[in-house]
Amino acid sequence: MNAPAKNIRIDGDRLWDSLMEMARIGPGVAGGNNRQTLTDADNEGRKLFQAWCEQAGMSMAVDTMGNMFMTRAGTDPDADPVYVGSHLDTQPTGGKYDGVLGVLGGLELIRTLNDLDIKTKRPIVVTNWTNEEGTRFAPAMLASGVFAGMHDQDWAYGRVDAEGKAFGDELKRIGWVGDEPVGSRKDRIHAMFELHIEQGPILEAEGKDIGVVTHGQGLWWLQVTVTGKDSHTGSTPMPMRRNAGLGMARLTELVHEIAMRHQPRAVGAIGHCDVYPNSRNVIPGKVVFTIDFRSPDQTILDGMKAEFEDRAPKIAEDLGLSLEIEPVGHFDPVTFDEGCVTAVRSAAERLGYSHMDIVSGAGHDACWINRIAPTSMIMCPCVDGLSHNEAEEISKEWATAGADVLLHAVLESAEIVE
Ligand code: HGY
Ligand code: MN
Ligand code: MN
Repeated sequence: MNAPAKNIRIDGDRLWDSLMEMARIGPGVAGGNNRQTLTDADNEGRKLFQAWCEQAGMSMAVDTMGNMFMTRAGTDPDADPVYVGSHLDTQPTGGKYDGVLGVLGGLELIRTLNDLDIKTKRPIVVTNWTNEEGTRFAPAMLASGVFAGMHDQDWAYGRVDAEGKAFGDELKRIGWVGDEPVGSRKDRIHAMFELHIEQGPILEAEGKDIGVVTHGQGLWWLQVTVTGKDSHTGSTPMPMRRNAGLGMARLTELVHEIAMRHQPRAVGAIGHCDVYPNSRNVIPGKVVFTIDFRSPDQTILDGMKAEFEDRAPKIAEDLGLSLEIEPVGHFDPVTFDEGCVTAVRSAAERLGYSHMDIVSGAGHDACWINRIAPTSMIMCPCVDGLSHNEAEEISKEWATAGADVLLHAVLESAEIVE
């Protein structure tokens, strides 16, 4: 890839203004966002993004999973495009920058090229991937996974949320079922670069502006259903109880014990939990929860899953409970493309930004796209490493540095036309 001749920079104020305007859509209750996938707020955010891109002279394509592809033409229309982007959907108590920085950082890249009338040989596509978070419809990175051929679209359409609403019905309800068959463009991606906040404490602690993402952790999501018997919390003698809530507590301890034994290269927790009937004076007869195991090491990752599956039945049996374990999300540890990683690192160096190689703790759409095209990621720090919390915060300077590096890595890949 030829290094771009110009030491150009994005307009950090304009990027910041766009981030703040998008943050007004689907506001949370504590300064962050609740713009969950396929809600009316998601629809509103999509329409704002579409309007901004069309104002920047881009054309829109939407696929059958609702993935949005906004294209700035290149001088060679037959050249495989360079992709950027991330996701606009948020956690229910999400921050303003998780995913959004990557989408609007891509838009800012286009706006900057327009301002400077810079042409590229390759088209550049800014993408909004549907349902990256996986919080309303498991698993995470659902639509980029279907795009990459990791999931079947019919299976994805059938995923249901806590109210029993199906993904396909909700995508249709908000009017974002596109006419492009999902994945029909996947063999024509020259490279993809995803800008994202780190969502962890390393870059800030090390005083670095840029994370050059070389790898990503793998993940297992195991949905566990523990079944006992609803009964009176007052009149049921302790030995007669079949307490699914106690079962979940013991299994939570097991998850923690397994992950702690593999420090520092493993994490494990339970984030989602539904207790039934969830009444103050009823012993829970059923609990459904999801385990999130992650590691950058394939052997540790699969070993944690196997150990839990091996030890959990005895814990349930000793409490008179039945147990079901259903994998509902998985991807292996990721090694990003060496050429794309180098493009990111050299862009940071050229621009004079401090940087370090880093492994992504969180999953991203780039993890799936890396399976089908050369891909890497650029990370910026976030305050106290906090994310998936409405208090998520970054600085304008960090956002600007990340978008500058994105611009230069993409220009090297898309090739400036003099
Ligand atoms: O779960 C993840 O790592 C991502 O935030 N969806
Ligand atoms: Mn994200
Ligand atoms: Mn997230």
